[in-house]
Amino acid sequence: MTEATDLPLDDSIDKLTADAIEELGGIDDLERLEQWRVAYLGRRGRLTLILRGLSQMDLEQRRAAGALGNRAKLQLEERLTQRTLEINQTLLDRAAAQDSIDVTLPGRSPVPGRLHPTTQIVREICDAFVGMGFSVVEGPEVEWDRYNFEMLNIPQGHPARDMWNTLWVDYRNQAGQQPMLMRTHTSPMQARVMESMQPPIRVVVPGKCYRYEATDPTHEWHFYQVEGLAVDEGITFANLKGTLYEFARRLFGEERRVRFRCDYFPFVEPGVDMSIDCFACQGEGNGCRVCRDSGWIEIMGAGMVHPRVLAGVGYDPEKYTGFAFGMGPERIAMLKYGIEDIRLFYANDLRFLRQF
Ligand code: 2U9
Repeated sequence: MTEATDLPLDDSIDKLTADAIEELGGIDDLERLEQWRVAYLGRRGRLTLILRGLSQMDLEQRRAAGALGNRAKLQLEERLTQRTLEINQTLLDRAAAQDSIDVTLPGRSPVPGRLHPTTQIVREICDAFVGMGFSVVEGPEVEWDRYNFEMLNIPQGHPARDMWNTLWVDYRNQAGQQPMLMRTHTSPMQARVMESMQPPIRVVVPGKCYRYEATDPTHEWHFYQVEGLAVDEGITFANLKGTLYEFARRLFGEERRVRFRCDYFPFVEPGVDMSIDCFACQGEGNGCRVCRDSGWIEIMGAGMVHPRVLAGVGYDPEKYTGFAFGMGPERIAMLKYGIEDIRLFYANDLRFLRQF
């Protein structure tokens, strides 16, 4: 292999150009391309050094060689630019090929979120009553004692207040009283509705409630409730039974039977609790764990609105009567889906939540 340097200058420039172009053809990455540029066209490049060597020549020779050299330099620079474009295009095509979407490939299906089980059951309960002409209203979670207790026939110092371990808000009014609390039930919103309008009233009130209670499998310190109220002229206990019986059938099946037993709530008189026949043992009991062998499952409380509550908002209890009811959606969901521990609802454990 003859070295360019021992050839006549013009041949050596041609040979060098040919070698350089041949070498360039074999380069397909930008890094080696740069090394090639430095090797030939760099400050200490082979062509640069030859051109620099022209200074020792006489004028005539220098002119001829100079032209040759500059043509070679231009040629190599052109080839370099072209090769750079080619390599960049290859890189682009390769990149495009890499992240080109093969539309035939199955997509990564986004994991659809879904409603929290409590939300699902609250909506199911509300829909059942909306289907019977009730409208859904929601109220504030931070409430006044007046609405949460006083207007519900639970005056200051009334023992019923101990039925609920209230979370009081650290706020004192001018009189130094502490009238603000985290609502212990959604009943205050029914009092607000009655205070704000005249009968007829048909409302269901879902919402979050709070009680300062130690949590256990059936008690959380924050939980949902769905309560309801119907006030009009001539509303009877039969209306209460008919409405709640229909509700039980809509939520737990057409074949459900219901049972009413006396119970006590300060804001209704008479007060009852309503049970459905156990859907696990068809009411037979015989050791059934769901109904603890009773054949019946208590699902809610209800009653005729206490005349003192009606009078408290300015309704004439002789003219208007009403019924009200209340239930715990988490408890209903636990019954329906066989969930053992209410704390699962708010433990944010996807293994639990994904089931719904
Ligand atoms: C007004 C008048 C009457 C709402 C009622 C119940 C019975 C009831 C329970 C739900 C789950 C308590 O926490 S719980 O165990 N509630 O059983 N609630 S009657 O009565 C009202 C409400 C507002 C103005």
